[in-house]
Amino acid sequence: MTPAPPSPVVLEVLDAPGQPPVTSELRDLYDGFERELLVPLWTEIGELMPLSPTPAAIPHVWRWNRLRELAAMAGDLVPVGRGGERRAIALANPGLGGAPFATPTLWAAIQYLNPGEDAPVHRHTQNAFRFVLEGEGVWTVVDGDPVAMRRGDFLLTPGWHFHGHHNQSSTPMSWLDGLDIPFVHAMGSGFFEDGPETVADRSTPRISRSERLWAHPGLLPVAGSQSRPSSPIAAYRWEHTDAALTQQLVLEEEGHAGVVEPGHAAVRFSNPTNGGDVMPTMRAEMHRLLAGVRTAPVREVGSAVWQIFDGEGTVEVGGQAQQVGPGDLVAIPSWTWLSFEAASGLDLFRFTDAPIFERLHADRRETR
Ligand code: 1HN
Repeated sequence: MTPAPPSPVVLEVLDAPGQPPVTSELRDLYDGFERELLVPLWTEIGELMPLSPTPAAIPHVWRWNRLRELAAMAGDLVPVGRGGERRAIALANPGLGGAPFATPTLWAAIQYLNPGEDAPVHRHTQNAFRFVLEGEGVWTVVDGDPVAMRRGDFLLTPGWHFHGHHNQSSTPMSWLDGLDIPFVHAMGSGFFEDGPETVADRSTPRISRSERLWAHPGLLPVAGSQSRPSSPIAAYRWEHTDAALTQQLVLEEEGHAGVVEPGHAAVRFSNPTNGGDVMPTMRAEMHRLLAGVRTAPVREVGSAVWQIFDGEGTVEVGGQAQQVGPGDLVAIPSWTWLSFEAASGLDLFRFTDAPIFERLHADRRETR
């Protein structure tokens, strides 16, 4: 095999100030590197070690009305079942070469299930959650526990729990799926296993067994209260999230502490067994802005996806402003300035990979 000639980049580096004159010996040296699959650091250092992060991902907004239209078309045209497993349509960040990744670590998709359909049971090491923008009538059955999905609910499927969904209603339902697929893919740590093709327990309780056991404020069952890597609560209900946000803002009005900044309430979904994030790789939060509030610009290490839950406003990300409304999704790359401005009251769901960076002591955050 004849070695490829030095790439234009390498030739440019060879001609750079401080480099020796380009002789035939020097060319032989670089040919040798290439043939032996070696790369000298001095041609790469700027790219490998920028002064601050230069993420490949690009800020991007996906519009909910288009996602829902296309998901409904898929609902008419594409069956759901074993093999394909889910009628889920992923956001592909324009900076990530066409991969179905919203960010380098996070997967975000709209999933669509027709009346009477079953998404088959399976399990995988990837951690997953659902967030429901609209509709109801689907139960996700997690390790045999039927969990109702309703507007505003945040539902967990931590890694290696069997799960399947079925639509018991007479209307289609769609929702947001978030998973750590890109992270698991890059790390080579994914395992997958099939379960039954349909959900066995087709009962339709209003709340799951997991909530009956775990979702009482400040109370753990004594049997099993030791710290767990993922939250045992399968569903965080909108009525609780909404009440927590409302009370932060009422307390602010009464002159008490609790909000992030004036007119900006926020809650983090937490694991009741240790107070940490709901899953080892993903953080999830709900934010509420009063009309007219503009959040202080913030940038942090790690990436995020936001979904507008309710209201209208503007997102300014990486210096670009865009109007956003209910259901719209925004990908935020690492170390990219972000601010929201609420035209009406604005409720925002967000998820991030922050737990990964905090565990590695690689987290950083700046506000302006
Ligand atoms: C999955 O199991 C779900 O359970 C959603 O709803 C999206 C994407 C890739 C692999 C498995 C779900 C998924 C997924």
